Amino acid sequence: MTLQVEEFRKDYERVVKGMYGLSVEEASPFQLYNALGAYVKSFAGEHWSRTKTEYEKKQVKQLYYFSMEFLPGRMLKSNLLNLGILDVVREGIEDIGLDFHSIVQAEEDPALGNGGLGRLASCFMDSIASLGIPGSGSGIRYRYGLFQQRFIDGHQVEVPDNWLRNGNVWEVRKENKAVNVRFGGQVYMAEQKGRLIPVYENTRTILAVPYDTAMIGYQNELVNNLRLWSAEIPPEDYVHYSSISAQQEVNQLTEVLYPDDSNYEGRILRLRQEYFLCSAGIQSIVRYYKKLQLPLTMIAEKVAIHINDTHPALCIPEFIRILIDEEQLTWEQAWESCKKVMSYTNHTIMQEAMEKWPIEMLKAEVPRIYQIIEEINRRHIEKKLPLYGEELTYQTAIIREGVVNMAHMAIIGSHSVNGVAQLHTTILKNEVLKPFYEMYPTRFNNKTNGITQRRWLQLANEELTQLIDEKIGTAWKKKPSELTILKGFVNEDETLKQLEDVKLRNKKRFARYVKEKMDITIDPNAIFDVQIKRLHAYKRQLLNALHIISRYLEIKENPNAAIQPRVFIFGAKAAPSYLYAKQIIKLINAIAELVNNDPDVGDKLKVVFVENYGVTLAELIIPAADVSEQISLASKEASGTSNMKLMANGALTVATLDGANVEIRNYVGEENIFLFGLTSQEVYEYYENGTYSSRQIFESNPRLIKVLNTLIDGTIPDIQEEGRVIFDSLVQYNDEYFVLKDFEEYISVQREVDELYQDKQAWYRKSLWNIANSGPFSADFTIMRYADEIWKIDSQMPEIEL
Ligand code: DL6
Repeated sequence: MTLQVEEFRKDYERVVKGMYGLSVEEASPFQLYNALGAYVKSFAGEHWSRTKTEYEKKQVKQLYYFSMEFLPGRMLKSNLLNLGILDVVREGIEDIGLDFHSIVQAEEDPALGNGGLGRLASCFMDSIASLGIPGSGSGIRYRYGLFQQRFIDGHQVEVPDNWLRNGNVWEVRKENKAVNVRFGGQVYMAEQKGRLIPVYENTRTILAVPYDTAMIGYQNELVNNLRLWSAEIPPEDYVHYSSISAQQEVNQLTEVLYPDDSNYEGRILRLRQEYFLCSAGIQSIVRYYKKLQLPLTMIAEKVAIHINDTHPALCIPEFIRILIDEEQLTWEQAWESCKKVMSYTNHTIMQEAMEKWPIEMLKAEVPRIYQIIEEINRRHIEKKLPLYGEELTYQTAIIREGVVNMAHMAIIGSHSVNGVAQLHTTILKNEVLKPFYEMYPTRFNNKTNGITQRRWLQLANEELTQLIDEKIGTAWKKKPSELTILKGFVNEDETLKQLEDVKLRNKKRFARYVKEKMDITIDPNAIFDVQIKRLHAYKRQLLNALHIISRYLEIKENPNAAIQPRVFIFGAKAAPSYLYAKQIIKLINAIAELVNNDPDVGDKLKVVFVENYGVTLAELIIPAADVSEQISLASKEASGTSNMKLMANGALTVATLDGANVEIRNYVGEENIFLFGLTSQEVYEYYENGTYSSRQIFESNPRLIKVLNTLIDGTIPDIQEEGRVIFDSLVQYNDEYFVLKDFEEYISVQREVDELYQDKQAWYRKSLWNIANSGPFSADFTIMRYADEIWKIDSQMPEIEL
């Protein structure tokens, strides 16, 4: 569909008038945004409906991506881009005399996820649609997203994220597609017509109402669906909900996203949320499949279900339940289908992030599901015991020591288990899930994460996009491998200068934001050094902070020495209950307070910790970054994706050999990345031989002594408590994440960064080289591999070539 500017203007003015009874001049930015959203939605509606009809008519195999988290970011510009009307609409808006930017900014950024895992799910939604793969997302419509972060006296304070207060123009409520989800009560099996069927007593039923959002493919006229479920009181059941507490129970169910991505204490509400998503989602899949009038035993030919981390692993017993209890399949039939349909991605090796539910909780909340899990476990043990012996078999049991291990269930009930970077998958096979790898070697595979260049380059960095277009044409937008052609420009001075100019303008843009929001003046000619990710000890923001302190002390000792100016930029939320992470936030804010206001320091060193980091802020920070900090303890970061986004935007990476950093190193070569620190193998050796002594390192390194003492000697203001806790964690309690061990190498690699930056040409040569090597980290590649190797789903655009 082509759209002319004039035609758009007229339509848009009509929509604004129709919705608000106002002219475009009278409407507020939010009203203008909402009207534009409605316009875009109706523009996509034709394709949305056609895509659905085609899928059904052709009976194509479809993917259902189950995730408790999605982080789509603002959708207006992305939808306009994918529909191919961004330029026309922008021109039309500006012709009318309106400010396009302020309309875009009126949109809420839906924070329905914690971090990398949720953002990956949204990159995948974009790639799935853009590659023409029939697939939809399944998630929860949280009434409140991840908390908004404020800093008060440098401490993180959490404020509710009321993202739906003005409605959500992108969603469509589908009441006619609602399903009932059953919780609690008791269940026993009774014989009926020669079959055992479950009989339920005293259960509570909750209505799951879907809200659908169009997932628009990139200029391919294909629109998939993201279905988010919301809990409501079933109208036919209102008598059971006459009490306030019963009503509250329903309202609470989809009220808020759990704000922790690294620690799962078995909490009832979270379990309920997980079952709610799985039950509603699977019911709706089976209902759709039945419309095709194919035998249920063939469901695996038309349906692939992906379990994004263990959070939706209850899909497995729920699928079995529906097939045997409601559709009368035998256990064997249901189980065979289940394994073919389900696949699972592991996103972490951190033990505390591996979900385990107390048996009693499952029994009370979802008794029939618990029975099914028991049966899966019983059959697993019965089958594997004679083959593998007691030790290995019991190591892989789903139910053990009073808990249900969700990862074990996800592996046993799926045909595919993947890690998210090569190193991560290797660690899963050789360490964390070793017994499973012995049992099911062919199930394990790697799918290195990816990012969508549409959002992270085309939308976030329009100037760089334009430069790339000028150099290599526009084909890379559909074929990211073509970015490699940029390698031919690394020795062209003019291109390097242009790249430098683009970066400088992006840095100025960010500097304006920092001035306006935080009243901190930063010099765009300084190195912008960026660490943006959740605050977690293993990600080692603390190592970064110690480096800043070390620089500060150097400046204080020798205020007149020539030093390369640097601005350290942080964006990170800590889980509200993660005290240590919050103490590190306070520390970094206190360091910022100290250095930003010290006249000896001036522009040589600045620290900026932006409040409320999320997708929208990432879009502003990433194009402005010179240095990308990827400094987790080797082995701990499953993949990372900010590393990929920053590299694609020309930042040079300071990295440990962790997660996808290893593959970034392989592509760019050692000379184009700043590597330091322990390898994962060395980390495991330390674990085995137990010889790590942080105190020894501390006591033998005068620089470390000076740096760490600032935590407890009053040099850094207002951190008496935090400073002591952090100091002790490093020196007294043997430094769980080997910060002190990697400190000296980190400092020395940072010197190399400073030196290289003196030679702008050399710097931008490496920067361009990184951009040129970022194509392989496109989520389009990742999704192609998932579709070919795991889901076995064909694209509707067979001509596609990446
Ligand atoms: O795979 C997406 C993302 C990875 O890039 C990060 O390295 C990893 O930490 C993150 N994992 C989680 C796991 N949370 N839990 N459970 O968020 O996944």
